[in-house]
Amino acid sequence: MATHCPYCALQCGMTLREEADSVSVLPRDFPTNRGGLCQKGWTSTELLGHPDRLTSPLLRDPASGELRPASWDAALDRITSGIRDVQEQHGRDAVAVFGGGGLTNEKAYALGRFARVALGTRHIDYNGRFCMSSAAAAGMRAFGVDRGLPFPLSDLGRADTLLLVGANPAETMPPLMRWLTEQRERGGKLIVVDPRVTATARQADLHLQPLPGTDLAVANALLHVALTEGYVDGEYIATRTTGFTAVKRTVAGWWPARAEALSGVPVADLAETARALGTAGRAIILTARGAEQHAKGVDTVTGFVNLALALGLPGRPGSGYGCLTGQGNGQGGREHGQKADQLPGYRRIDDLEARAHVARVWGVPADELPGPGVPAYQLLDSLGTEAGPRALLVFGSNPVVSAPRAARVEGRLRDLDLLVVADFLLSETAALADVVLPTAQWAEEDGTMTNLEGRVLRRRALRPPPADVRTDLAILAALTTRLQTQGRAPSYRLVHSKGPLLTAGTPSDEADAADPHAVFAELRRASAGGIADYAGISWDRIDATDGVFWPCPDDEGPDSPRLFTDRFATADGLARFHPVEHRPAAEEVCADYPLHFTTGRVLAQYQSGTQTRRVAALRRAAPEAFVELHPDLAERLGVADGEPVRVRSRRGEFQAPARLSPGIRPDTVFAPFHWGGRARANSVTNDAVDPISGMPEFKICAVRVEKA
Ligand SMILES: Nc1nc2c(c(=O)[nH]1)N[C@H]1C(S)=C(S)[C@@H](COP(=O)(O)OP(=O)(O)OC[C@H]3O[C@@H](n4cnc5c(=O)[nH]c(N)nc54)[C@H](O)[C@@H]3O)O[C@H]1N2
Ligand SMILES: Nc1nc2c(c(=O)[nH]1)N[C@H]1C(S)=C(S)[C@@H](COP(=O)(O)OP(=O)(O)OC[C@H]3O[C@@H](n4cnc5c(=O)[nH]c(N)nc54)[C@H](O)[C@@H]3O)O[C@H]1N2
Ligand code: SF4
Ligand SMILES: [Mo]
Repeated sequence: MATHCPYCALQCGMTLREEADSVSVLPRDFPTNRGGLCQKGWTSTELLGHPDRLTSPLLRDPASGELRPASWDAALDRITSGIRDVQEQHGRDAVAVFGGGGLTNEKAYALGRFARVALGTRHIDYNGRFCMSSAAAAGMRAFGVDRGLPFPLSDLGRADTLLLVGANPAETMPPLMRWLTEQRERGGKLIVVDPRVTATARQADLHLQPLPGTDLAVANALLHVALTEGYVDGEYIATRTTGFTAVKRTVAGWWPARAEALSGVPVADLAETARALGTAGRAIILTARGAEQHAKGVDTVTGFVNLALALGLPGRPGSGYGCLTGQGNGQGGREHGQKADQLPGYRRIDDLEARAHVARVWGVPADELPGPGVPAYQLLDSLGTEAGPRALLVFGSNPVVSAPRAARVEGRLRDLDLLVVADFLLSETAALADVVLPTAQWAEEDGTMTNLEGRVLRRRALRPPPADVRTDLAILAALTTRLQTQGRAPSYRLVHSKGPLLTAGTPSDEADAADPHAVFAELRRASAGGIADYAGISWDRIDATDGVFWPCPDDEGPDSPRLFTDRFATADGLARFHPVEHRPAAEEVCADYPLHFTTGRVLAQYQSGTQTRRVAALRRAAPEAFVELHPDLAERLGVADGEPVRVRSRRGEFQAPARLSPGIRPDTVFAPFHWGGRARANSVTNDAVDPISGMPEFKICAVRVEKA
């Protein structure tokens, strides 16, 4: 069965095969991974028959307080009566939904519709807020569209200069490194910006090692040098952009010595970087979470977008700016309406025309659609409070481990009247739930995923889910039917494409709503005419090609592997410069908390670790959390390699063994966030958020480190 890996946004092609007592994985030659897989992909089928797998619904027993196996009827009844009680007492918005960037397009779409129509709540958001939101917002305001890479991944192999800012693909997308190897073999120059000497930085021709949180100063200084040394493309600026004058004024103040003083990146390296970008025939600038997960993430990305625009890169063949999307469907997950301010097709929920269009597809009056909700952290932080939602349904996220200031979020979840988690494993968040619903895994469902290039791909079911396990779509459909028969939800119809609109509540409607192909057909109509237009994308078309790039408005017309060649997606077709100023991190170091703390990933673990911590080979490769620190710092603290240390911030603490590394700045400490419990890095992270994107500041806060 030809499908794609369940994990990251590279969505490597793989083939699954049923063996006697397991499912084997074979890498598949696909344009992005060209036959490569990382260790996570190779071992991905181990979870299908894992003993920890959830095989029936669980209900919390009021007497013992424990989760106990229950029937689907009992579980769904508990959920719908809980929703009814909460909404009767506190209004529609008292129920909230939290989604994930790992859900297929069909599920993300169905979840958004479920929240807005079946529940009638404005409160839905998702973990992509913690992931892509800063680059997305910066892309929207500069280009009028947010597609992570506006060009095929293979362009990376042909760039003369490639600047990677806050990205460590050698660990986060290993098969992508093939393109970087090709790039350097062709004589290209790779420049990496990271406070640590990562596996990626080791392959670079030049490594800039800034203090975390100073990338914006670096970006402005690079543009400053580009201006003074004459690399900017005046003709491109004049014909394809607006707003450069204000940016020019801002960066005039960012002479390289000033950026060096803040970031620690030597003036000579800044000059060399600007020169390498400015004189290259083809140059690409990419950002990832290192630059984006800051309370100024949108402005930092904008700083690099400004640089790319001034050099005339976006839309020029083989050149441009892009962001490396993270989750399996991180791209599609943000297009179909599980974001608080969005409707399908990347439409804005406060746009009257957009509301009218989507309401027509959904068969409801437009004025019955709720307005925008609030970004993920604000939502989580309001749960169970006077003003916040009292019930939450989680599909595809584990915020107890992955949210910033996680102890506080955990407290909020505990204060809820009703917490429902759909998962195939008992995540730390599911362990707190009143109702846990067992869902199908990726190899047991059909659907589509949109990879980091905006390429829509097919996920194919190898086998049906275990007997008492349902797909997310089937769960949403069953809940919808129940809410309607209870007369609690607004009267609406399950709209599908196979025939005329039908009144909801009949089994055939429920079956349709649970059918990913029918849901995709509806998604196409809902997205038609939007920014992320899928109207011309069919499963057959995807099957016939190596995926289809959106926008693709017509069945017969072309898709869009390369954006911006003639115009940007703004009303006048011009890209927008925005002047951006560096500002300090939300929390600065002080005598009590003298070290900069930053977080990220390791190769063998994925996200909150629910899945990969249960895979034997991955657990062997990365058995536990660690605190990476410079040997000089360790000596000052009196800590030896492997000794347990305690990392403390104003918000909490966690413990893990020290890992001494000369590759990290001596003023900075790093830890991966894949573990919960005592080793939870997010116990200390800062919940300050970007004012535009709502992105939390995962990548810098002030800590103290001591021997545990
Ligand atoms: N193995 C593995 N792969 C994954 C994932 C996973 O969990 N595990 N998750 C997937 C997802 S959802 C995502 S979003 C991507 C993330 O992919 P990446 O963005 O590559 O991953 P991170 O490790 O979060 O951050 C990248 C680098 O940013 C650096 N950094 C920290 N602070 C700063 C800073 O202030 N400035 C700069 N310039 N760099 C900084 C860190 O040292 C780190 O090496 O990975 C995807 N792939
Ligand atoms: N300190 C720090 N924190 C971070 C980050 C960081 O760099 N530093 N990165 C942030 C980023 S970029 C991200 S993307 C988030 C990710 O963090 P989370 O949102 O917690 O993501 P996952 O760990 O992938 O959680 C997915 C959960 O859903 C389940 N699941 C997987 N697929 C499905 C499905 O199809 N349906 C259902 N119902 N369940 C499913 C999995 O078993 C798992 O329990 O973490 C963020 N947190
Ligand atoms: S790089 Fe990403 S998509 Fe490819 S095998 Fe690894 S986790 Fe899966
Ligand atoms: Mo992410």
